[in-house]
Amino acid sequence: MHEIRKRHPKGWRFLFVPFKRSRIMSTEQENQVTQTLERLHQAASVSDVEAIRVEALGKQGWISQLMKTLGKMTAEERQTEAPRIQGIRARVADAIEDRKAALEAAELEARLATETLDLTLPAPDAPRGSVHPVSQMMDELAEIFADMGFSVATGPEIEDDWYNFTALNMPESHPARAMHDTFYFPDPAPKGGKMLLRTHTSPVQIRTMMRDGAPLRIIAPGRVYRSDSDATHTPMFHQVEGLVIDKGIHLGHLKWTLETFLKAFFETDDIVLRLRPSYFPFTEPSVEVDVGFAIVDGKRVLGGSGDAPGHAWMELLGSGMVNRRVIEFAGLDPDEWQGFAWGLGVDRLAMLKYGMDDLRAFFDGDARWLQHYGFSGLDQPTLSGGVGAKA
Ligand code: 2NM
Repeated sequence: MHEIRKRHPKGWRFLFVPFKRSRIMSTEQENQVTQTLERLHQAASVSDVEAIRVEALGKQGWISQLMKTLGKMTAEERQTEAPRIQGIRARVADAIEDRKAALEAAELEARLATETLDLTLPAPDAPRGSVHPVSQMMDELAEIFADMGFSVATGPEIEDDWYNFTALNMPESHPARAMHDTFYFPDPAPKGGKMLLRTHTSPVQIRTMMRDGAPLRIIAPGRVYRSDSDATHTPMFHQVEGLVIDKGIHLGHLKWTLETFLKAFFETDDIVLRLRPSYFPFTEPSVEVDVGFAIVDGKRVLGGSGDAPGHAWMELLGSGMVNRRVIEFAGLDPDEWQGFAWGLGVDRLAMLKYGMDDLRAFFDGDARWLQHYGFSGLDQPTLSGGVGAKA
């Protein structure tokens, strides 16, 4: 007769207890692993595999539950159980990964086998995007002024009232502040004063003078904001302002610069300007610039004096000699440096040049409007090719 159970030095209990609790359970778990691997093998799609993964490794999955039992075990039990359960988890997780990768590869293969690419087909329709008339206009303006030696300066659209008003000779009680319909922020500026959305791009000129000093030849294109809205006013619109600072600058420089610019812009030398006295707090003297035109077949044709028969004047932009107080605010000596500046509305100019009548349509984002009035991204304005792009 054989002794079936060898006597263990620590007694029978030691052999039986682990056998009952762990061996029986682990057999059950082994069956579950085998079953899972079998189901994975049968899985026909990536989504089948995903369902099996959730059942096993998901938050409520049986392996996840099994992992949780480790927390309630004694240290001794855990020493044998932890590696065993981790092993189960690793085997199942690896099998899931492998099966998923195999099925994905098979699905890709199947798709590639059915897909064909006919290279003899004609190219798709031309790209749908278009360059907005305002962007096109800004590019044209930058191109013309770059040719005249100007560089492009930019600055923040959120300003404080010192840069937007005070430095431009509009002290706190100045009526022009109220005239600008300013959007103010509720919280005060870090250095005191008010935060606001800039009402013109002039603060860029102030910042550039303070940073770069003189001499200076810059344009400042960008978005500006005023609380105003109708067919010819939108709360956001676009300006290009310009500034020249140098020694001995006078009104003749201003007139020549704007005349040269307008000839390039309208692509004609037949331009007659009228400088009309005006007022801006930041310039002294200030002049409004009008251009003469005739109406031929219901269309405006530039050229000739606006005072000639059948002619009229059209207001184009505001300008003037920079007020010496502004030059001082910007940290320069007005006895040494003088300058002129101007401001023009880009949106208005685009409406004029491209024959559009409602400013609000500019900012509706209507795809049909953009398709109709937009420009090709390949049609860059250049002086040699003609800045006026073809719509
Ligand atoms: C205008 C009209 C006249 C202008 C002045 C300045 C600065 F900062 F240099 F003083 N920038 N822009 C200016 C002058 C703007 O807009 C109608």
